[in-house]
Amino acid sequence: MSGQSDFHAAWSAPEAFRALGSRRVTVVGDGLLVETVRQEVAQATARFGGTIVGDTGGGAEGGADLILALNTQPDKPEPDAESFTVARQNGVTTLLADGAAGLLYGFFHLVRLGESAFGADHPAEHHGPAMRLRMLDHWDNVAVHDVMGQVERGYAGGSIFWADGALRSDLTRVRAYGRLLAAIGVNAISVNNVNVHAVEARLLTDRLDDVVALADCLRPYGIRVHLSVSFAAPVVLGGLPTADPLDPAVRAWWADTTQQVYARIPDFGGYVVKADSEGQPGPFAYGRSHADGANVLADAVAPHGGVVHWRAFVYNHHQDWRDRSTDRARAAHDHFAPLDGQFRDNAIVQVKNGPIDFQPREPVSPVLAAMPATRMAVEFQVTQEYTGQQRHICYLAPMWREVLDFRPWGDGGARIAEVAAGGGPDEPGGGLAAVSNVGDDHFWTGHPLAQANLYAFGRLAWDPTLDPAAILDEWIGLTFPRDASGVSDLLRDTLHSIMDDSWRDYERYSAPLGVGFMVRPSDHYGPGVDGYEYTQWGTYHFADRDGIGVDRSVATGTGYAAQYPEPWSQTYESVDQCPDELLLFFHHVRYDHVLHSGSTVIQHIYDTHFTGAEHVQRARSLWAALAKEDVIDAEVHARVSERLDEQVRSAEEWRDQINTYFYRKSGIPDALGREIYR
Ligand code: GCV
Repeated sequence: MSGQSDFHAAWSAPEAFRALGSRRVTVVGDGLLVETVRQEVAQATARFGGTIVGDTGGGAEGGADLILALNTQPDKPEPDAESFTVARQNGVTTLLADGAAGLLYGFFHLVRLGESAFGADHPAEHHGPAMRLRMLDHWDNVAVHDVMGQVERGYAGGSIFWADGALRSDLTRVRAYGRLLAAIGVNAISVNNVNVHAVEARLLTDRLDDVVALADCLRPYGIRVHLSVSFAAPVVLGGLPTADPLDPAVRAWWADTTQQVYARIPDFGGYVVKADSEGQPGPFAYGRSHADGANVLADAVAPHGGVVHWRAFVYNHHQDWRDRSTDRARAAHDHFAPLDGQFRDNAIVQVKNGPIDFQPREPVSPVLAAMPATRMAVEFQVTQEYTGQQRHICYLAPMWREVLDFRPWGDGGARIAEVAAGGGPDEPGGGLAAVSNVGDDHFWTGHPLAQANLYAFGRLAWDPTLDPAAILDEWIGLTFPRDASGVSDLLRDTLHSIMDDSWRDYERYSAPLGVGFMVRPSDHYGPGVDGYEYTQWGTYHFADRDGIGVDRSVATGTGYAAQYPEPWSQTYESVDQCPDELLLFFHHVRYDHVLHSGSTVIQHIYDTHFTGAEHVQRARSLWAALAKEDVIDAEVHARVSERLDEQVRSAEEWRDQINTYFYRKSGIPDALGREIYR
């Protein structure tokens, strides 16, 4: 079912455009993005019997019941260019935008509202994005890589951009992707892997035509293209003897090369860099700091309005498991916090949401609270590397909301969402970035329900206060209407039942209490309790016969807890105050340690693993029951059923391996006498 022209409509199901498409619509304005809106309106009205009633001067007299109009102030600053107002008066709905992007986002806002956009009169409501940068990072390789395949940590087939070592000849699907992203407000894409291999490095120079083509394709949807570049590019592409960021020839090389990129792509977004991380080159080789490294690239893109996303994912991946003092969780803060204030205004430090690596449960990275004078972006992982690899249902919006809502300085202090949003138009933050989960699979995401994660990421980047269940509801409404009557209540209820709490279920049946990383090495799918225990990667749980967990306290452990401001440094330092769900991330405790919940650690492990697996079994039954009802397309039903079979199998395997492992270690039986294999 894969192929360029054969793909699922995702949250742009034709039926979702019915309310708007049955109106008399006037579109006012000119320019590329306004043309996109005009085409959308033409398509929707042609399908649902509405009409376009003239480009200007329509209004009520012209008989329009929907006016989409670009204000005549094209030079407004960028944040305003993305916002819009919607009013309804005398039976006419009016969308006014200061910039063309705002008109586009406003159009999709009205699509989301459906019939309710045409209900009672109301005064103008203003809508604008909380985050200026709302970005997706693709870990796509142009050529299939011998270890990681084409899309690193991709679970939905090949790249939608690249095939057979080159840009795809048919970019229909890229355009469709741009449209889907515009509908959720994403405005930036990086089109290649942060692990930059030889072929991909050349996208910056002699393969730039490919990037030009992608930028042309995505521009009508308000999306700027960014590139992941190798810090060693001046050497590997430019033939210089060094990539030292303070070397004048290196600076000149970056400036010239960047100039050539902008000559072809005037709205090019900028660079994404993974440096000194997991084998990627970086400034350490020259005794320079990461601020030195980021700034040379930032200076190169600055004259053209570009930014650099410089990743903080820097740690020692050649650790000795015998060494209890080195703590991977500390690394980003140790490297980056001292550099606060040294990065250019257009250099963004991009920080994974947790200190380790996208585990189902981690504390929020303390780096996000340690650099008030730096633009910070939060990086989420939409692709489900550690959360079931799009074979499991794991709706991640509740986790992201917890991260965005976290107040590192305690009650009354700013939330992480505010750190990412920045301090207003003059001091923008770095926004949100996320690793995309799409590929050339028919459903885009392998698991059709994984589409909801991509949808939710965009919506939260636009408005981080949205409720995850409400976002899911929107997604259901835009994805599964089959006719004028919309989505069936049964389908809606079933999807909520199996998705709303699916992240917590994943957490229940995988590694317990925040300890993380009990996955099979390399591919990271399924249980491997000791898989990483004696490796170089710094991801240990230290289970012994008495207890488990990593002591990250200041008093007796690695001192990581002190990287947080008050009150969290004290909360995490204390075994008694540490929240249950993170206890084993911060402390090594006995199996009979009593949690705040009243349960012991060992009993909690047994209980959550039985419950988590049961919930997945229940989800499968609920989904199977839909087969008798005509509420969803057969192909979606079949694909989800197949994935649920695997999820049940895998969740049971998780349950049994984890329970048996801890029973064998501790010798403590389940208080409820359930079956635990010896
Ligand atoms: C792109 C983890 C993943 C890697 C990924 C890396 C990163 O280690 O397993 O595949 O590399 O994170 O975020 O750079």
